[in-house]
Amino acid sequence: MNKKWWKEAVVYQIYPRSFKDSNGDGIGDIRGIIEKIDYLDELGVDAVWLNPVYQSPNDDNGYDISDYKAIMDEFGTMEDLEELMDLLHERDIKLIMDLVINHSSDEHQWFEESRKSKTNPYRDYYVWKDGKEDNPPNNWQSFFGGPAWEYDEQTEQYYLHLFSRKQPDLNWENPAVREEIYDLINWWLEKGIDGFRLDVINLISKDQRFLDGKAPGLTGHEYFANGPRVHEFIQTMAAKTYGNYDAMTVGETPFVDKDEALKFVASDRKEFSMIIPFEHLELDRKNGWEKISDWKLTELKKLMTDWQYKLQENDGWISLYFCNHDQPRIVSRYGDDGKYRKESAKMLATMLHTLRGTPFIYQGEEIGMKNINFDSLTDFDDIETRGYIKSAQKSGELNSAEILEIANYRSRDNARTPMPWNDSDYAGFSEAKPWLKLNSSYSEINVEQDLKSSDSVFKYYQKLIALRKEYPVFAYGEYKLILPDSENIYAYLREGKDNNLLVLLNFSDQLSNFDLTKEDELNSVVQAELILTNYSTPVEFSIQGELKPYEARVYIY
Ligand code: ISL
Ligand code: CA
Repeated sequence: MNKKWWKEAVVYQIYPRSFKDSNGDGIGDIRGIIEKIDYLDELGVDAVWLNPVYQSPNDDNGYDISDYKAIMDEFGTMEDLEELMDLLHERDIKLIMDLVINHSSDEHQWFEESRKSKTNPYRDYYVWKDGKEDNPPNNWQSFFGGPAWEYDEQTEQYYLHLFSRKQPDLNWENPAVREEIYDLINWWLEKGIDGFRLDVINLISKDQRFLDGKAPGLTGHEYFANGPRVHEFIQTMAAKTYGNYDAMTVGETPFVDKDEALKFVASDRKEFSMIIPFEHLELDRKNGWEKISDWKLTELKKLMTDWQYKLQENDGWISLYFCNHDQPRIVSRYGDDGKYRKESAKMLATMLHTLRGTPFIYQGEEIGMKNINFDSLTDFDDIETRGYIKSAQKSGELNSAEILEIANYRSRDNARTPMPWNDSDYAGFSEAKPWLKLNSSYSEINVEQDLKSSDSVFKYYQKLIALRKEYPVFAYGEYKLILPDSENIYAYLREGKDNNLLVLLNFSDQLSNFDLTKEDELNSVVQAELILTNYSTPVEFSIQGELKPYEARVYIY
């Protein structure tokens, strides 16, 4: 068992634009985060991951960086960021920055030079190609809809952009680009930050043949995801930068299954501390954006279990999450956002904090926030959602009410509405009208409420975090699935050096029976102590029993 600080940590993700506005312009900022450090401390988290705060024209809310060594004006100054870092460090909270190095903004000086002429010294910082007659160089599609190539009149060539046309992909084949990136990573590490979350980092190596894509899903991904030199690039970057620090690195990796994952995180490969998996959040999206697909708990259990076993057998690690700034709220997907909102929020949290990996909490999740209910398509801000709305309108299969319904279910804006601190005007987020509409539930679901009430979702998260600190088995225990066939209950063990956990999670709104008599590991267990439950009546351990709707129990033995 290889001990690391980041295996024992709980990470809290902050979307700065929506966390807290300190100066009344309706936009969250760094001084707003500083105002809320006590709150983070009270929750008990060990690290904060900030979404991008660098200079950016905000075509994709900071994921289009125009200067990697400057702070976005709306968010504050470099001094503010340094102050935030120091104040976090005083409380023993680490600071993880987002690093977007697959692409930059088209307003980055490198790109402004690059597009000037074919002989500009920065030309090869990006991927430029001739078209095929009047068409783009190949059929690759952008994540945000439409072709991944943009024609540039100036030099009559196309440049590659896997995201928006204002996010041109950097050309990692060019050693000068790689050197620039090492330089900026080291610059930040020298400043004293504790690690990085690396945006779409498995897309950096493109197959240089630039062939047309044929695989189902986003066209071309077999040539740009997990490409030929991806591990070579990452290993060299690690060795020249964060590998020389006690840093935490989290690779964001779409299109990665458990076998591919291992290549990024097996400890002997020295690439990342962990990656961000996607498969467990694709269960309700198997038939594309426009249709919510049915899924079964047995599918989720199998998927989680396959990943857990694979990584633990090979000393690999993973981030555990349901929510982030790209994902709708989990109670509205895998839980119940009506009658059992609190119970299901706590049950899902129990799962995240008791599997093997590092739990990530996304702002608002700790108070059980649910999805939005926007009443007009024009309320949506997110570039991805707007792309999907456009193509749904074009395809004509859904009417506008149906498009609105699915956008409310899927949109990344679900995660991005301003943090509801209280029930006052603008929810205590700002004194001015916020940049994005509030979640209409804010008068009932807000931080003030949760801090007041003894059985709140917040208080439950607090307990989960405290338990992780008390018992090393939460971080280091071996995972073992039990009751694999149960259709309502996800149950597993974590087997540690000093003690073991038994976790029972009811994913349904029905009373559900369990029978553990056939589980060998539990046969000799007569006494197990209940250390956590989301119902008020504690239940003694018994080998057979039933769980209430969305009940979660954690026993230690
Ligand atoms: O958000 C998604 C699903 O709703 C993904 O398709 C997402 O675009 C993909 O996971 C990459 O995400 C990351 O890079 C993007 C940025 O827009 C996302 O916010 C970021 O997390 C481009 O930098
Ligand atoms: Ca502000």
